Order: sequence, then C-alpha cells, then structure tokens
Amino acid sequence: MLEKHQLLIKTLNEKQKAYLNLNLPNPRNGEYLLTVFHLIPGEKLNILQAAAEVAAESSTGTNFKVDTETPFSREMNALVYQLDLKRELVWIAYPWRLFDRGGNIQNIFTYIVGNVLGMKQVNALKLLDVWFPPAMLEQYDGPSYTIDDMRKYLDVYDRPILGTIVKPKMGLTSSEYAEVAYDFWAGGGDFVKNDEPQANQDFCPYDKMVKYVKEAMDKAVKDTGKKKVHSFNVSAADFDTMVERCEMIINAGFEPGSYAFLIDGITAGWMAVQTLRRKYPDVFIHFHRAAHGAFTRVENPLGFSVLVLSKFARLAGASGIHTGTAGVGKMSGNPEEDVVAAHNIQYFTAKGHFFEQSWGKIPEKDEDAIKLVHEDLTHLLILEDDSWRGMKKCCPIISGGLNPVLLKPFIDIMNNTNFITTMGAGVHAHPGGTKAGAKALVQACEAYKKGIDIEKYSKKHSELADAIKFFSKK
Ligand code: CAP
Ligand code: MG
Ligand code: MG
Repeated sequence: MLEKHQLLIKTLNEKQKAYLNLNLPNPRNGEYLLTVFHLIPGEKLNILQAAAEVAAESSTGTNFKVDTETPFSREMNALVYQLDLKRELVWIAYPWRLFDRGGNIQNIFTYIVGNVLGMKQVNALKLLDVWFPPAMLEQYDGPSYTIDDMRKYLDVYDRPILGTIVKPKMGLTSSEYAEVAYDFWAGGGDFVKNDEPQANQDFCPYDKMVKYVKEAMDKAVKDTGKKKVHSFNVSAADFDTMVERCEMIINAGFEPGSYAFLIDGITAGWMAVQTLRRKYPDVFIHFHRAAHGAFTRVENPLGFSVLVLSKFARLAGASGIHTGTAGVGKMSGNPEEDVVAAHNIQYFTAKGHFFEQSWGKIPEKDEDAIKLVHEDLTHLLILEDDSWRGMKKCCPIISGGLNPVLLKPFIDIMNNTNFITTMGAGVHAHPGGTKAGAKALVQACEAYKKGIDIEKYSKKHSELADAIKFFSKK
C-alpha cells in the first residue's frame, strides 16, 4: 500500500475504519456493486475520512457508531476499496444484498446517490461509473421490447429510425397535433413522439389526442404503404392514471408495435419506469430524462453521470433512453460522455469511464460464448433465449437541437446508426413546413447511406437543399 494511503488511514476514527478495506481481495467476486465517485471533502476532512463517511451513510451507517450494530449488519457495510488522490477519486463497493430483492432501481438510488448528496462532509460528490456483477444482473428485468423489435415492425434496418417531436411543445389542440404528426409521417418519417410535458391539458384532451393520432396514423400508413410508430407520454399524477392512459391507447385499436409508452423517468421516477416495463413487456418503453441536468451536468459537482443514468435505465428495462447529442445539438453534453453512455446501453460488453461492463453471465460452454459474441457483433436479436442469461440492449434516443444537416456529423461521432433520432425544430422550422422537413431528413439519411455528400445530393433534392440553406445559416 502507498505510504500516503497509510498516513491517511491513521487519521480515521473507529467508525470510519469499518467502512474501508484498501486490500479488498477481489471486488469483482460477485458480492459487490462497484462505484467510482469524484469526491472533494468538506468540513476539514481529508478525502479518505469523507469517503468513509459517504460509504457509511450510503449503506448501514450514520454519523456515530451505534451500539445496535450486529456482526451481520457490519457485513453489509459499503467499503472504500481504492483511491486516486491526484484525480480525487474514490471507489466504493456495496454488498448488493443491501438492496431490495426483486430488482428495484429506486432502492439502489436511495442508497448510493441518496442522503450522501446532501452531506456537509462533501463539497463534491459525483457518481461517475458503476459496475453490476453478473449475479446481480440476473435479478433485474432489463429491456424486453427493443429497437430490434421496432425495426422489425417498421421494416427499417440499416439506418437510424427517423423521428420528430411535435412542436410547438405545447398549445396545439388534439386535432392540430395529429395533423402535424400526419405531415411528418407522410413526408417519410417513421416515428413521432409527444413532448415531455404532454399530458391531459384542457386545450388538448388526452383521449382526443389518442383518437386523432390513430386516424392520422391510419391515413399515413395507407398513403405511404409504410408502418409508423407514435410514442405517447403516459406520465401522470398517479400510477392508476398512468395505466389508464396506457389502456386507452391499447383500446384505441392501435396495432401492437405501432405505439410506444414515453415516461418522464426522472420526474415521474424509477417506479413508473419499472411499472411500465413489468406491465407492458410487449411495448417499447421510452425513457425521457427531463431534469437529468440537475444531476448530470459537468458544472454540477454533485450528482451522477449520464453514463450512470443510462446504465440504470437499461437495468430497469427501458427500451430506449435519451443519451444526448454529443455536443452536436442544443443541449449541454460532451461527445465522450454521450457516446460512452450510448455504447454501454447497446452492446453486450462496453467500456465505461472506469469499468468494463458485461451485461450477462459468461455462458458455461465455450461454443455458446463464441456464438454470443458473434451475434452481438452482428446486432442481431441476441439473448432472447433465457439460457444466455444476458440482458437485452436499450437503444439511444438522440434528440435536442438536431436537424437534417447534423445527421451525418452525429453518426460519425457515434460510429453506428443503431438509434432513434427525433428532431423537433429541425423538422417543423423547415421553410417548406413539416412535410418538407421530414423529406429533407429522409434525403439526408439517403445521402448518408449512399456515401454522397449532402450538398451534392441536394442538387437533385430540393427539400434537402432548402434545409441546408436554412439550418446552416442559423
Ligand atoms: C427536442 C426535445 C427534447 C430534448 C431533451 C426538446 O426538441 O423535445 O425534449 O431533446 O434533451 O423539447 O428540446 P428539438 P435530451 O429537436 O426541437 O430541440 O434528449 O438531451 O434529454
Ligand atoms: Mg436515514
Ligand atoms: Mg422535448
């Protein structure tokens, strides 16, 4: 052990020492959920003292050692097991028996980014990465209906799924809303979503919105000969109302596959996300992360990273979550962070900021492992067969300030097309209107697929030409 570490250990009190083991033999032995925090101590503590206090408060402890402890309760202590003094990083291992049995994400958050974010003993505490042992993954749902199922329904394979958010964000009546959706679909778009505050507003009653969207979709399918998808925001005041909204959509006669359920996963909470996943395994669960910035923005010293949020969304069973535009769009977010998050929710194995996460248990037979790796690489439907004991993928949803001109730059950064993109202003602000905006998006995507520069492609595609002129100027 480093001399510096030994000096720090000497400063710990008895209670703090119970939450430390810098010689933990094998943190990946399956017993622990592993975390890495950026930590700046407060209240004149040193980093190790503060880390031990965090481990205590986020597992079994409080500010003093209590006489009610038992030998078993001590086994449930979280342990600080690694330090990086230069980068102000601490690694904490949580025995995962601490967590509610039955795959409860809300419970994990309450421990590891719960009270600790409010402690006086830290000036900065950001959860940067997390690692789930395979044995723990088996207890969590993971996604059921995936982007591959949506691709099959839409018959769209080797390109991103092209979507929009109806704009203005709010204020259209139910029928006006549906007309905008129709125009986008008629222009060639695949996917339309409610915006994150859509609910049952007096000027846009939910039941009417659902009814008119159904009519608009039927007409668009008939006119284009292509399947379409609509993502309905089912976030509500209580679970009964949320489920009522889901049932209203199902009962409106939509074809299975043609509707998704959008949930404002941060403001409505993990329970809402998991309720949808468990009640509706055959529906695409769309996690909108409005308010995540309060936790994830790099300027904020407290909270958790986009990567952490995205990994938990996959664990919870979201079919897709917004992972950011990697600096290309209007929202804050850096390329590395967003792309790392997107890759971690898509692939069977992916490198995070600190941990490489494998989303399944290593199969017992070598030939199974080879088959698994092969199927993962070819992006086919993997892990449907339960015996693989792996977790399905969650798809990145790319949104926020995008427009047809930005499609290729984003794909280049992402290095694949396995995502849904939704462009609001980037479609409806097109000088020719929504339908022309949709056409421009489709044309930008065709140009990408053919490997032709959009400027060149736009010579024969006027909607794309107008989009380039309009959006490049802005
Ligand atoms: C995009 C959007 C999304 C944001 C959320 C909006 O519209 O609908 O809510 O993308 O951010 O209202 O801004 P525009 P993120 O295409 O018109 O920008 O996806 O990063 O969570
Ligand atoms: Mg308490
Ligand atoms: Mg929005």
